[in-house]
Amino acid sequence: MKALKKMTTLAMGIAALAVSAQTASAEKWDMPMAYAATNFHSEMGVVFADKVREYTNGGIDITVHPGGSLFKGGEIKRAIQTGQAPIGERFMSAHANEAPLLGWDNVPFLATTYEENDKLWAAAKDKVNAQLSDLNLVALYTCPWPGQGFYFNKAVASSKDTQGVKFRSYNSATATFAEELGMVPVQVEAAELSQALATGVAEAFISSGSTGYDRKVWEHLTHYYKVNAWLPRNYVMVNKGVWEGLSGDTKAALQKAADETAAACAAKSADLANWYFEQLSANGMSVEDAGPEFLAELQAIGAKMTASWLADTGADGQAIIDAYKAN
Ligand code: PCA
Repeated sequence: MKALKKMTTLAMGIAALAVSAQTASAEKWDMPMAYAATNFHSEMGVVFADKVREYTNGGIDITVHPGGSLFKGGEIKRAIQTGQAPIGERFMSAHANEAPLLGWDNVPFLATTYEENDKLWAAAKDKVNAQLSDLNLVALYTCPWPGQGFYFNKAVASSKDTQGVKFRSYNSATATFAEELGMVPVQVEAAELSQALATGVAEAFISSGSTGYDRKVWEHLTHYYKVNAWLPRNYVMVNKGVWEGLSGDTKAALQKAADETAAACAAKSADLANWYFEQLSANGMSVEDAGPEFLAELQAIGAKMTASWLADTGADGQAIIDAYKAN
């Protein structure tokens, strides 16, 4: 009995030692994210961090910093590239000005449902990952926003109503869209959107119901027009050097956490898409499909933008579209 007790105590001591050894060697990773803490992307970042802690047996301990609190949205990629933070999340097509291929998910009217967006990602993934590798980054997972549409402070039936409107863009594709509609684009992070609308820096924007809801834009705007022109993605990236320094087991644990989070995040996005519209309506906004005249104009602009994306990305861009259409 006594011997048994001794052995149990010994076993407990060894277990405690093992735990403290793990804690001592736990790597602490700060993970900057650009969007609100309550946004599903950020909530999924926390789910990912929990899974990583579990699958690495506490070896990697990620702290999520949402809302651009550690690095602003526009600074996150550089922070990861230069190793100021080992991991972080950003809106992928925000980098399309520097690497046009990363605008694969902004080709207007190409993939307008979650299913199509998944197919497009499958077609684009290898080329996108090669591009990210050139930028010293490794993508762990990507997650789509709901479809994109237009927010205005008045009814809009066509580009006659959009001339001179100050338009918040989130990347080069949306700035082009705005210019084609006679609007004046200004790039503003989602975290600063409410302020931009309140101060009149912007009076319209393109986004999903998600960002309109997060930023309570009904305080300033009245109309949302569903267009579903594309479903852009956020991605969680790791510094390439940090990634290459990990053991095979740790990489596998991170990838397992990432794959599971990617599936959960896409499902959450799809679940919430209509709920966001309901919230916009409940808060007094008109939420409708874009009218036929406006939509026809958007499609014509979309065709021009597709041509210009193909011109910028050359054979790689064409290969993505071909592979997507072949499936
Ligand atoms: N919300 C983000 C990007 C796409 C979206 O739906 C934003 O407006 O910044």
